[in-house]
Amino acid sequence: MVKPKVEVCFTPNLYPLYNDDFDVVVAIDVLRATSVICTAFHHGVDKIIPVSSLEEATTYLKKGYQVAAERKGKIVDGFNLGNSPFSYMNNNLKGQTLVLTTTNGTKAIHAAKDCKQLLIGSFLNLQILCDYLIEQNKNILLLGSGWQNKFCLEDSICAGAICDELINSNKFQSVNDSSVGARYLYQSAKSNYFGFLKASSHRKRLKNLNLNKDIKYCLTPNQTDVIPYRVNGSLKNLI
Ligand code: 3SL
Repeated sequence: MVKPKVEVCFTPNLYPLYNDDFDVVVAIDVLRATSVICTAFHHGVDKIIPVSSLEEATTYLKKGYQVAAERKGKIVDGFNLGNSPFSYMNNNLKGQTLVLTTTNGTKAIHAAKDCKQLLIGSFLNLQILCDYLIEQNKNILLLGSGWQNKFCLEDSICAGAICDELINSNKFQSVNDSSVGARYLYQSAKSNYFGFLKASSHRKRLKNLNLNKDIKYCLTPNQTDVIPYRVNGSLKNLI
C-alpha cells in the first residue's frame, strides 16, 4: 500500500505549486499568529475569524467585534488587542469570537483558502496535532507563513518537527527536498530552539520590541491541547 505524503511548503507564495495534491494543510506561524490562535482556544475563545487586511478588520471592529490587529510586531493604532499570546491567557474572551489580522500568519491561512481541510499548527500544540494527523492517513502539507513571502527559520523548524514525527510513525513518506531540509533544521535545533534561532530575523525583530518572553513561550512545545481547524471561513477548536 502506498503511504500518504507529508511535505513542507516554506512560504505562502509557493503554495500554488503544491495545493492540488493534499487533503490537509497545516498553517504554521510560530512567531506568533498560530501560537496566539492555539493559546486563545486553550483559554476558551469560541471562534476566531482570520482576516488578511486591516480594512476588513476595521469593518468587524465597527460592528462591535473583539479585533486583534498586528503589523510589524505591534498593535495597530485604533485596535486594542495585538499578537502577544500573553494577552489571551485569561478568561476575558471565554466563549467569544475574536477577529485576527497579522502580518504573515493570517495571510498564509488565506493563501490556503481552497484546501480541503485547514488546521493550525505551532509548537504549542505539536504532539496533539501530530497524533491527530497520524490517525488521518491523508496527504498532508505543512505550510510555513514565512516573513512577507520569504523563508523563515522558526516555521520551517516547526514544520520539520511535525514532518519528523509523522515519518517516524512509519505511516507517511516525503520526497521533496523542502521536507528533508525542514527535518534537518529541526534535528539541529531541537535541543535548544531559542539558541538556534539567535540569528533569525524574527527573533531579532521581537527582541527589539522586548518580546523575548513571547518568543520563549512560543518555542516551548505542548502547552495547549487544541487543534484549531477552519469551518465556514472561521477557526474553531476540533477538540
Ligand atoms: O507575521 C505574523 O503573522 C505575526 O505573527 C508577526 S509578529 O510575531 O506579531 O511580529
